[in-house]
Amino acid sequence: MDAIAATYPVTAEPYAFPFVPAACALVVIDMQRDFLEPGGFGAGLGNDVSLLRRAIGPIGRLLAAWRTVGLPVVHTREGHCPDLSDLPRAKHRRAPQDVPRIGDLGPMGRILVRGQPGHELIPELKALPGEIVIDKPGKGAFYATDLQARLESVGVHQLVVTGVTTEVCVQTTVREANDRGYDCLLLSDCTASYFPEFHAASLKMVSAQGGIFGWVSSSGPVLKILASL
Ligand code: C5J
Repeated sequence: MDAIAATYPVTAEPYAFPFVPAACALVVIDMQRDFLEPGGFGAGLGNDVSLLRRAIGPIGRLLAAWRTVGLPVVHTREGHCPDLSDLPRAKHRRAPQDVPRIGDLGPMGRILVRGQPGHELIPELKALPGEIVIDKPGKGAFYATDLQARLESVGVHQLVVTGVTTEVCVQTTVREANDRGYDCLLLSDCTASYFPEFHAASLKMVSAQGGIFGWVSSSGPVLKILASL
């Protein structure tokens, strides 16, 4: 049998994740300048972006190994059309007073608007040609996107999930994926939050109750398996 079609147990919570490389995509959620760079949307809301930047190195190493094996990669970007027609009023309104909102002009262009510098993936984790890039208006990567169809077209039913922020777009995507029948493995060092306590709680929520939403591990065991393929 082809090595990538075999099953490799990954040490994880609540028990080993049955990794089948041939059926698995790496999902990198919202590693965008607006969330990770000083001057972006996240920083403008008063957050410390260095807490998110911790995930850049581990994701970069995992991406490199994943690309070497030639498995599918999905990058997502949260953002909206320039006319904001896909921005629900409630999402627009719900923000602290006196700070720039989605669609307003910030130091990196209009905040979370497609085509603007702040909406781009950070230079350390740019998508390569041929990789899937999903532009999503919501927190979850499946809502109002063609992600499920794209994954089905390449025979993927497992997701290794990374990116930011753990309790918002990462966890929403894992929950959406779970309801659609995907097995998700969340990697603790490849996800991050502006709130470390939310990061820790989110990981626990995923693997609790026998893996109610999926599995949690770190990048080390996955890198070891990828290196052996
Ligand atoms: C947020 C995200 N935190 N990518 N977005 O608004 O988690």
